[in-house]
Amino acid sequence: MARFINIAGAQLGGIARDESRRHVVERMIALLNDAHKRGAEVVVFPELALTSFFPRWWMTDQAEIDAFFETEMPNPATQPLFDAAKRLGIGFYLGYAELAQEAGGTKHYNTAILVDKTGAIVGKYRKVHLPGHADHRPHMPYQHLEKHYFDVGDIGFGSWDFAGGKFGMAICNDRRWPETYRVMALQGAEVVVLGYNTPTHIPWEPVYDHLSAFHNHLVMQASAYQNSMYVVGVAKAGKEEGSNLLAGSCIVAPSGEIIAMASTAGDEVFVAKCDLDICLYNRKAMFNFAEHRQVHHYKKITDRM
Ligand code: ING
Repeated sequence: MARFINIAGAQLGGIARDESRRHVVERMIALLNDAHKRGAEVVVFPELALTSFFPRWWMTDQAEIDAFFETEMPNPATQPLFDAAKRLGIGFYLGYAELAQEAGGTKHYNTAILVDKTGAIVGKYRKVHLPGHADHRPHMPYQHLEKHYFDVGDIGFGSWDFAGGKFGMAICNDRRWPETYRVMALQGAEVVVLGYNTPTHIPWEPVYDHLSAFHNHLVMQASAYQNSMYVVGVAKAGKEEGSNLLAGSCIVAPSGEIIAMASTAGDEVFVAKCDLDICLYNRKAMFNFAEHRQVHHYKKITDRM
């Protein structure tokens, strides 16, 4: 019997630096309610969805930096979101900045979680590909300091039984690297969900500005097709503290076709009915990994350049 899942993207418009988490969560709950009305069973929120994209600012005061991080999840600010999702019977992906006390000391991660419809956190991912720069660039109108604020994720790419399928997670820049999807596809992932904050203008590297929307869809469409999986990419979009963030949130089918997309740069829900068995078909045909891949020729792919 076909395994259908109604998946929604919940794109967020800009979040002001002084916007409270409480207000952002209220916006997210409004999107959850809208998604529920449209029959959604899973909702995907953006990367770092609870605050403004703070890696655009150079900060050195650790207390100021840590104010953008969550020390526990759920917490008083996000509990209403978990409660609303549970009440509606919806699972969700949430991106946030995680402050973790671990054996090696205090760690700062760009994190995403999968929360099932009972409100249980069933999966966690910490961003592997940290883009931008670590050095202070005061002459730039805004910066991209993920290498300054975050540790490289230590969990790797996983796949979880979730909402009747196998889900993998990624975050923003991860979507540009083919290894991201293949590692999850090799673990059986049928749906990769990810959030992103992508400036449409890169002050220190403007050469591809005019192609930012094209590249955004290119990487997700190609990877969905090449790995026989659905890819759901959801933006924090629009004008945000002097930066313009790319919208274009979408759901891509294993054929590589975009089957649902946001049409604004603000808070917006879009939904697609996803037939997970299409993934299995492609993996028995064109992309039968066991039959067609010649892994003895791929060894160099894990070498450092
Ligand atoms: N955003 C961007 C992305 O990969 C980025 C990273 C930074 C792109 C600088 C271009 C230039 O879509 C995040 N958050 O990874």
